[in-house]
Amino acid sequence: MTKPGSKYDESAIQVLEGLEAVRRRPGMYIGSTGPRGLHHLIYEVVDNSVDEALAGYCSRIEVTLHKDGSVSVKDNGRGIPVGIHPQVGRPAVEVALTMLHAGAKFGGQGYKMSGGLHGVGVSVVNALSSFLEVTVERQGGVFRQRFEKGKPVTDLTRIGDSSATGTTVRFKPDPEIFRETTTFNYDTVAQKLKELAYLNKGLEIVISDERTAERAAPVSFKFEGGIVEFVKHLNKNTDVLHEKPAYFHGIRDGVEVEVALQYNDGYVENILSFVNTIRTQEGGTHEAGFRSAVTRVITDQAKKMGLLKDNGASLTGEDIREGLTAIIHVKLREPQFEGQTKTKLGNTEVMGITNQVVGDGLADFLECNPALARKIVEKAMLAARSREAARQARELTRRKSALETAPLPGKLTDCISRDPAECELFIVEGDSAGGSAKQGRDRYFQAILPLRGKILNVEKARMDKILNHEEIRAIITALGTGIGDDFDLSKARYHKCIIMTDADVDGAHIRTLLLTFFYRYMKPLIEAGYVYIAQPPLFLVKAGKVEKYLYSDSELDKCLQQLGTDGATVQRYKGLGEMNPEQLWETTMDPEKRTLLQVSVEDAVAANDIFTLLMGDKVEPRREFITRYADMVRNLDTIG
Ligand code: 0RA
Repeated sequence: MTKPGSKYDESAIQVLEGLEAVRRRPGMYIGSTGPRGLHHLIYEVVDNSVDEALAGYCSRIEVTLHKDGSVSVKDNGRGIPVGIHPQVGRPAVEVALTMLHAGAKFGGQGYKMSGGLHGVGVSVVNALSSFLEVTVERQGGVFRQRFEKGKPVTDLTRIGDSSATGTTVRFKPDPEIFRETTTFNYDTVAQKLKELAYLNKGLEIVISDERTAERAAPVSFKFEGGIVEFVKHLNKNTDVLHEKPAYFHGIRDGVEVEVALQYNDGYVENILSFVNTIRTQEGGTHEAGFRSAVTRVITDQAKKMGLLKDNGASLTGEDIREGLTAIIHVKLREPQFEGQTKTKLGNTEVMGITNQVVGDGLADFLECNPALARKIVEKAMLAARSREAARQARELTRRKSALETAPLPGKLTDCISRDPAECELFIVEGDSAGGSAKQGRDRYFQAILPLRGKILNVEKARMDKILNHEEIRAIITALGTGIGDDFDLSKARYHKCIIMTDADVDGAHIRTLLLTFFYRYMKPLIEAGYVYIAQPPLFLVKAGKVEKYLYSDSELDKCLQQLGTDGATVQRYKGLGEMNPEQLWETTMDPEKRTLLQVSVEDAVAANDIFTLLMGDKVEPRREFITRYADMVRNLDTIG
């Protein structure tokens, strides 16, 4: 730190050194320089405005994606102070933008929470931007300062008068740092901002995208009901056991706990947890406290109702959480994050506090809603019975011992290699396409598993039924990983699991059924990037000696324009089975020529929406969604 009273020149050198470190090793500060790190820049700046909202001074945040590739974040808070910082001798706003972690250190009396993954400070964003311009409205004036690659290129200047207050930060990510891409994805940003609006009740967050005319109109997110509305939103495509979600809130020893939960009549557990508005993917002490409280209170309830004998069958947490949708949000001053992706809360004191808030709240809630209490207990009892049936079925798919593998399914045509890293499993729709794929493949590293007809909709079935379904059993044993809680990624026999279906409505349906299964029962397989979708061509155009495979209607139009229509014949492929083995290899399976879509679940909320919608019981919302089906494909990244 700079000593009090030191001259600006000296402190400036130190300051610049600080930000040079950020430019040298950006990954240390924002995780990566890929799309994820790029988007973190926006969240970092927005977080500062959210802090101002948490302190009670800001009610609206506007995020705008500009045509020039920059983004601005505007809030109506108090404005970053513009006076001279006593220790550094420069305007406080300049200090905030040029000193690492300076943001948390000055003005300190407010409720400043330091985040986990981000929460590194706006100065980091500044360092990684080709330019950043900050505009502060405060004390009757408008003040502006501009930076390039983190360095001030103007002094803070008063440029006008204003009776309003607030801060606007506009920055453009530096392509020298973000070499892969500097283009923000609207859906990614909008989804995150919507989540933030749910987590900060009453705060209005507005997004507009000036890059495309269709999205230039601002979209506003504001939820007076906060996480209660979030839970309703997650359950919107399900049939719920109670219209009003339960809501619990409490503060103890500086830890604030907020929980909303609602049961639906399905079998899926959907619990999302957050710390200081940051998603904790790997859970942690707050989730553990929540789970144990729910298990304890529901088990007590079952005993009280005389449904659970002290010596009889017992309920597990899993039974009790069937059909449970919940949001857990805790706020605390110094969160410790652990785990592989640093998204697991480690603070031990949070476990007991969450346990108590949820335990007391849920017991009260059930006492006030006895009919619902009975429904929840009965649902859990049913789950326990089905679990017992599932246990017996599961034995069939499990490895018999550590050394012995379950027999591979008879329909599987395996590859020669035993190195999972180079092996590919093609899951193919239909026996005839399966036949072509078997003949056309490279038998060294490509295995073929043909599926007959449709697979089970796992969204509507319990574990025991799923495990008795022949096609699904074949997939599980072929992959070798087990499923659900028993899933073990390290046992995967193939690192590419490629879904190959016809390019028609039935094919799309089968693909969705398979993706639903992977998402619900083998999520780590998707998270590891092992799941792919093959892209067979839609057309073959022949003109004289020229033969060309085309993968979309627009490609066809373009090609026909170029060739002229004279003597061009167009063959439309309705199904994979229409291609002979050589054609299938050339167009869809040959790693040198094919295009695969890698399935990614960037956002658990979006994915949950899509699957409950596509596969759940409600017909009306599904019909609406089918017309917007393209959205799902937008979540898939094209790779070579
Ligand atoms: C420290 C002190 C004060 C405001 C802020 C920080 C502040 C920072 C950001 C960053 C984005 N938007 C912001 N809004 C406010 C004000 C202290 C005072 O006025 O007494």
